[in-house]
Amino acid sequence: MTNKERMLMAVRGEMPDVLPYAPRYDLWYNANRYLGTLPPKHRDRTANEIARAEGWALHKVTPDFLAEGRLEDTIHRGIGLFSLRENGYQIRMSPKVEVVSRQEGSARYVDYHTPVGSVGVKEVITDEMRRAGVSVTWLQQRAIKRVEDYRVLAYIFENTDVVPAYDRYAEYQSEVGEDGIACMMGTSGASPMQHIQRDLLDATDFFLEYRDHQKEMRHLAEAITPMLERMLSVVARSPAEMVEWGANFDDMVTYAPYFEKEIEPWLLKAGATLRAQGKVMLCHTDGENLGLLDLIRRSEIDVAEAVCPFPMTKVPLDEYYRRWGDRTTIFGGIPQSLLLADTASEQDFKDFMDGFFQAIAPGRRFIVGIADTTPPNAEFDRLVRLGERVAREGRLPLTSTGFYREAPAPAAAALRFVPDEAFEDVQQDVMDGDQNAIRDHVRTLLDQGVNAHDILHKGVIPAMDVVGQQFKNAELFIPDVLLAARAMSEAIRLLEPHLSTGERSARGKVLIGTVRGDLHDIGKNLVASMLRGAGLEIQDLGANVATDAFVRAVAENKPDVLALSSLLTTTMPEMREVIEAVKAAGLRDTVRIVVGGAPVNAKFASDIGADGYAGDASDAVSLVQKLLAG
Ligand code: B1M
Repeated sequence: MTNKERMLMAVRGEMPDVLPYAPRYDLWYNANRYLGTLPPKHRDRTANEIARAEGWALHKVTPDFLAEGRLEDTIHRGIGLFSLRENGYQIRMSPKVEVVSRQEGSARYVDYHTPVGSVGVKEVITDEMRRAGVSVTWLQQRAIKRVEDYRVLAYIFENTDVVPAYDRYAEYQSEVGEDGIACMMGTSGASPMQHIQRDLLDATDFFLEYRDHQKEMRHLAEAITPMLERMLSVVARSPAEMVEWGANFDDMVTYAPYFEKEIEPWLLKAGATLRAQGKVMLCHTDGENLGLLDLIRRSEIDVAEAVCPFPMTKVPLDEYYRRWGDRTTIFGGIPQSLLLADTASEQDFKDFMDGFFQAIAPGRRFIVGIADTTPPNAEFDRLVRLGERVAREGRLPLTSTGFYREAPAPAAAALRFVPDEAFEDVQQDVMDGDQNAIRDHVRTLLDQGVNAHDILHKGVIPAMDVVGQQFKNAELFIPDVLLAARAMSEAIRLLEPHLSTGERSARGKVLIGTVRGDLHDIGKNLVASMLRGAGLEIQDLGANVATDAFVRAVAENKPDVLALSSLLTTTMPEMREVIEAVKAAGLRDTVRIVVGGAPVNAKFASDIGADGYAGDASDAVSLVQKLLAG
């Protein structure tokens, strides 16, 4: 049986002889090839040759956008469109849209000029990013920067066509052959709104814009719709067996009510269209999916790829299999942290694998893969041993001898809102994230002679505490918190001149940033907003911040606290470097350093000499306040 046959059987819900094993290792391969550190026996091999030599199925879902000769095919990357052979289509823009691009060092600027205005994007790929193995450029400047840009983008999408390019796809398909499934890349944004969210706006700005500019955004989504429908019809009629439609589902980023409203209807429609043409729909569901388990199931996704279980997320593998396994093929299941010697000991690796086959018994609808991809510093040997265990112990059907795992701890009891009659309006404004209303209500209270200190401490801050707690308990979502924090900052701005000098000078100063090599900034921005909302002065250095930039900023701005964020196991060591560099600059005694981010924990924080660790944004506020008080 070929690996392709095994994968197709898994996708159809049939039982192949053995579990297919299709590890993704593009990041690992790109980085190690670039650095000349591929294992000796694979030194001169391509990524496909390595899989073939090891007997693994090819993981053919995410294209290498940076491979040689792809500059022209990725010209519209800044507006989320590609014309790669993996797409099976090409993007054609009407001559009414003039596209001008220029390369400057590591940056490419692409400008779109239309009769209704112009927009531009800037994408970057540095040597450092290549060393880290990245396969797609970083969008440093997004297309939507001002409210007028919605209209321009609507014009661009209305003048964009999608034309079949099945011959080019066929080349790719024949290159993959019987060693895997050549997944066609339909789109990563499953719906017009997710397209806007993923590709056109800064990740954090999206949440604010979704509330502030609903009308403009909805109009743009409507303008994207015909193009997406055309794309769907082109990929549905293509020779592909599997089509990717939608990526990066995560219960914070694509939070449940948003997913239900903006994404689910499109997944249902795309899935039905593809299945009617004998194809299956794959979604890259790489994030934290605890809050989306039922919705994803209901969305009738055929293949959920990059499924990332506990300990990297909150969903244990057996839970995924129990909730989805009868309908959706799970592609993934091995958290990438398992491949890192620093994160998972040999015993952890063994324990996980010992439980693995029982967790997914009888093994129907399962393709073993890495979620999301093999990190550059992974133990390659573990990838090999994983393959060996799958070949040996993954014979189907698997038998379960009663899989046991510890139940996750129940969520903390929700903090209920107890309005204070005198401050009910401002409290409600914080809860509603209404910065206009809070401005009026704070002014009214001040005019009535109410003490500014009381407005802040009896009105605004208790409401924000509730917001933080409800976010922790997944009763509120990121936009609610960002908007609440923004309303709170507005209140503080008005109250500040009326607060006592002592109270004003007590405001601490926090410098925050995501460390070098790491572009994740949604969590860091949330922490910054909550800290700002709590009345602290924030200087945000952004993402991918070099060590010396942190040191310089500490020296120049003299913050009380330096807060570092990291979302990648590969960038966690940067935190230690920053602390060491601050020390070397003789500044360590002047500043408290706190760390956070999904893979970071309290032990790591103490190992690297940080002054504290916070697991989420509201903990970050308590931690910083505690440090300032102490
Ligand atoms: Co990426 N990504 N990503 N990604 N991404 C993760 C983090 C990942 C876990 C996905 C997975 O494998 N399942 C994985 C990391 C694995 C690992 O190393 N542990 C991963 C990977 C591998 C990658 C790429 C390498 C993918 C690739 O190229 N193959 C690539 C790396 C790019 C780079 O950084 N060099 C990449 C890219 C991206 C996108 C650009 C597509 C996008 C980022 C958009 C952006 O941030 N502007 C993205 C996203 C969205 C995610 C997931 C799905 C969601 C992250 C997020 O924003 N969560 C994520 C999956 C996951 O985390 N389960 C994933 C919501 C946010 C509110 O939570 O950031 O955890 P979080 O912040 C929390 C806390 O951690 C804490 O408070 C916040 C609020 O409560 N916190 C702090 C954060 N910082 C703090 C600082 C503090 C205190 C608390 O200071 C004191």
